[in-house]
Amino acid sequence: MSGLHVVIGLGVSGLSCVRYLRQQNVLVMVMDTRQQPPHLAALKHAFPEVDYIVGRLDAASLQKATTIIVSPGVSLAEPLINEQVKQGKRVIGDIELFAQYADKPVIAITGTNAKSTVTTLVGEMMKAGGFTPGVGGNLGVPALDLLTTPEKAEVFVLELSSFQLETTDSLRPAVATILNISPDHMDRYSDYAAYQAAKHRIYHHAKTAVCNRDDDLTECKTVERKFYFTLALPKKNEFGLIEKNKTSYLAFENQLLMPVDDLPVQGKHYQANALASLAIGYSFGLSFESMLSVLREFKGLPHRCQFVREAKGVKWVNDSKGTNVGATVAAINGLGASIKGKLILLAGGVGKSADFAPLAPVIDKYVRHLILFGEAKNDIAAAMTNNANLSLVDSLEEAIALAAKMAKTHDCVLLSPACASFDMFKNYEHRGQVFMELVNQYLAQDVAMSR
Ligand code: UMA
Repeated sequence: MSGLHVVIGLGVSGLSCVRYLRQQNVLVMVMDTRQQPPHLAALKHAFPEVDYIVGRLDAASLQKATTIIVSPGVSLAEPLINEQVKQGKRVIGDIELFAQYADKPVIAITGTNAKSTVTTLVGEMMKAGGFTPGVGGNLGVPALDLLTTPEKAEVFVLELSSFQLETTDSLRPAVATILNISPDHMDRYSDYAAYQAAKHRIYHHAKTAVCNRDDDLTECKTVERKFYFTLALPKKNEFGLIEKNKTSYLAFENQLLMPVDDLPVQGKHYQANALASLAIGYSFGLSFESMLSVLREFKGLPHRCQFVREAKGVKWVNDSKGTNVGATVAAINGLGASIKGKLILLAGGVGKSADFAPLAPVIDKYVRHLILFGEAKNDIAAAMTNNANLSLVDSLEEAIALAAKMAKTHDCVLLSPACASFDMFKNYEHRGQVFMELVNQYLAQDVAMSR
């Protein structure tokens, strides 16, 4: 690695790239279009020798660079970057740097939804199977940081976004999976096909592929060794569901593994996650015993259909991670089918140029009242078929108060926004946290008033 390396973006990935490159004594410079990128202070403190430019990209420095490392939040279509790509400059991302260095097997996991849950489950299964895993990527800990942990990883379990896959060529995953594909990030891609193509890069050079039998868009045509998961009856090399004596079981081919009722997280969408994780672990050589012990214990991740509390026979659920239409459709289907009452859905935020029409049929089926907030509220309302059961509000507080009024016994109030959070919150975690605090405050007040 010689010559000037320009790192674009000073978020967590950008900083991890600087750290890694400086360890190799590479000449580095950083740029970020933001005036105050989140890790500027950390850069100045830890790497005072590294030059940086904030508030813009600098054409002259990009021209001088031998390699440009682009953070996932920055589009390759950015004109100054695109010009360098056209000139044949090496333009890569943090996962490409990781791939060149990592000398242990990599499990690579993508999908529009559920990738964080499956990545976490597979990481836990690796531990139960006696391996030391390095778990990260889009999940939070940048992949390059996993290379330098004190406890050396024996296997890497990476959640990868389409943004990260776009700039990666050298990854050779031991197992690669696309869990599902539905439209997301349409503000970043020229069309849906371009988004799908970015996701499919995960299968390039993979030894084994795990595909979703129920979603043709995840099918892999280039890898020979393949396993599948499905919510239907499993066939050869497939994980699926078998009904026996009125009990539904997770199963491999015709072998019953465990009753789905033993999973601590409810809903069909979670059963699919459990089956996908089993397929990944099995294809890597983990025993059913160790994997099933994890499935019996795992209570789910925060902000993904997370139970908040129950009051007056109404459940409140935080699915702030539902940042796209596909995730919210999955949450509505998964929860709607498992409760006696109906859903009160709270949605809205930054729409990312999404088509909200796929929400309408599941809302008609399972939702008693739809409460919309944020930038995209009018766009979502316009995509609905039934406007009688819909309210527009200006804040999450208002949405919660209205939901409490609308809900009947056995109903469930679900925050699953189908949108990004940046119009009103720092990120989806912040939105979920605020929601849970407001719900707890509101319900405590409500109980006090009714005494
Ligand atoms: N940004 C600028 N100008 C810049 C650089 C960034 O405006 O010069 C903006 C981006 O448009 C974006 C934000 O800053 O809105 C953060 O971008 P970043 O590339 O600096 O992000 P990092 O802090 O490095 O975090 C990234 C992932 N973020 C994105 O892909 C947007 C994190 O995934 C990931 O956990 C982290 O790397 C470690 O690998 C988050 C995410 O939202 C959770 N991912 C998307 C998703 O899951 O849908 C893809």
